[in-house]
Amino acid sequence: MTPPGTPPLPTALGRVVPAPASVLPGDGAYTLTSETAIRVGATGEARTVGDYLAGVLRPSTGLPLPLTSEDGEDGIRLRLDPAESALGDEGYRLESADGALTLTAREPAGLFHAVQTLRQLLPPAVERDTAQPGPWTVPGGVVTDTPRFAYRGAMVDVARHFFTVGQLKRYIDQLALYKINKLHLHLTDDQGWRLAIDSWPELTVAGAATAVGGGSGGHYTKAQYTEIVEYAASRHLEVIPEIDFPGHTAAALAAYPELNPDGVTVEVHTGTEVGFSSLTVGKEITYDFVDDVLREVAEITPGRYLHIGGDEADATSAEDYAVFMKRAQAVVAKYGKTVVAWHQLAGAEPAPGAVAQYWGWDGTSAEERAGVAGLAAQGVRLILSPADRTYLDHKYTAEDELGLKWAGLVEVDHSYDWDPATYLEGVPQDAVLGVEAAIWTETVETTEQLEYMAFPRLLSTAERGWSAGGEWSEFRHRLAAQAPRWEALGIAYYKSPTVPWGEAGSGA
Ligand code: TNX
Repeated sequence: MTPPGTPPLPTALGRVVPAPASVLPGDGAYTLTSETAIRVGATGEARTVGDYLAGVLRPSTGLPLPLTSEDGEDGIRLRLDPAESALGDEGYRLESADGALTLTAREPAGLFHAVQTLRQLLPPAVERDTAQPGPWTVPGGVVTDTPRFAYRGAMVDVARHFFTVGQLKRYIDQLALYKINKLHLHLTDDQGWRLAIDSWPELTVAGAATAVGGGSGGHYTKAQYTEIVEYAASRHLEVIPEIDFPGHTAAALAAYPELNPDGVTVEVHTGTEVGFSSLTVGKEITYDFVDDVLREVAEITPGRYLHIGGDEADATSAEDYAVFMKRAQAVVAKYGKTVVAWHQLAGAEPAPGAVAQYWGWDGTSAEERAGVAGLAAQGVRLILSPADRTYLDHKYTAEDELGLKWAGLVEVDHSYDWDPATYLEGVPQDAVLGVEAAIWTETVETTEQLEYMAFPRLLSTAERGWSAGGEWSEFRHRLAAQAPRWEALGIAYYKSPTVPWGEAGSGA
């Protein structure tokens, strides 16, 4: 029996995360057959998306699904149409009817997002890598969809514990399924420097040898970083590298004694305290270092942003902080990039076009919030990653072994319980560039742990970034419907009691 007041389950066509902007169920349904072709037209860009789609569908369906550039009224039709201006940079339309399934977009990213919706409209077994029984049917109707925010990010802290290229690729694939379009890599911290910098080679020798707890460290060569960037781009994610200055720098200070005030080296940190390290603001070598590092990172980063950290610089005086951030922001501009910094940027003069990332929580003081609203009033756009909603490193419940809890517990229902447009007083929707879900890795070391912390609550942030509105009482059913898909993909997840797992109609 459905309890009174419970909204009906979403129609099969709307059982998608993030919720599409418009869902119009229609007659008929589209079913894949051995005759189905993927029609990609004449453009190479649609063919690339078609190849990706075929890569998802062929192993589980066992169907040939050839790509063809020939037009036709049947099959799976991928259309890129510059005249579809209402679909914007990332929007798409999916039309499903007997005989034909048509995906239309203005840009390749939109077509790629359409494919993610299509995946979710097919039975979860489509995600398996061996042949499954089918049938492979998409409910009839039309989905028309565009995102609410341009920036829908996920951050991974590879400094506290290192994650390999292969581990990141797996996570990138999972992010793409939920239309996340930014991958923010927290590349440096007190416990490790994880990206090779040719002009300061010791950074990834002494600076990358260890991790939280004193275990083995690691770093990416420039070629490996490029491999991550290219893989992310193939899934329509832009990489935002973060080099955290002037605090969170013990690894760099350990590698290069001359960066310390007295020229005496410090140890790489293997604990989890924060706020004790600082670059030496009054020494010119500090700015040679910042210039070299940001130049080399900019050279290998095709994306528009460089994140320069700026958080928890408790060992830097307020005056020094303002001096340092001003100079570091100028270096970012010199290399043609846009600054992103944590919201402590309010303690400095933001560069024109700078973006600030809010990571406060319900306990953040009115004064600190006012500083962030002040940034917005100066035209700084904000990425919202409120710790008590979007932090994937936080415990779900007090019983969890993994995770931190400085911003409280983050159960799945709570992770969904906010609206980016009203979350911060004085920060209206048009000041919000988007949202980000962050996984800090003080306690997280393996892929399985990362997935357990990310799933299901990563989807709350994905939906808050893509969809307008949305009620938990309805969202929880769509979350439940994703679980069989995670099982097919081998994704570990937390079976929160707040989600009706396994209910009828969940698509299991
Ligand atoms: C705060 S969020 C930090 C990180 C920690 C995280 C743990 C932010 C900008 N700084 O250094 O890893 O909390 O939740």
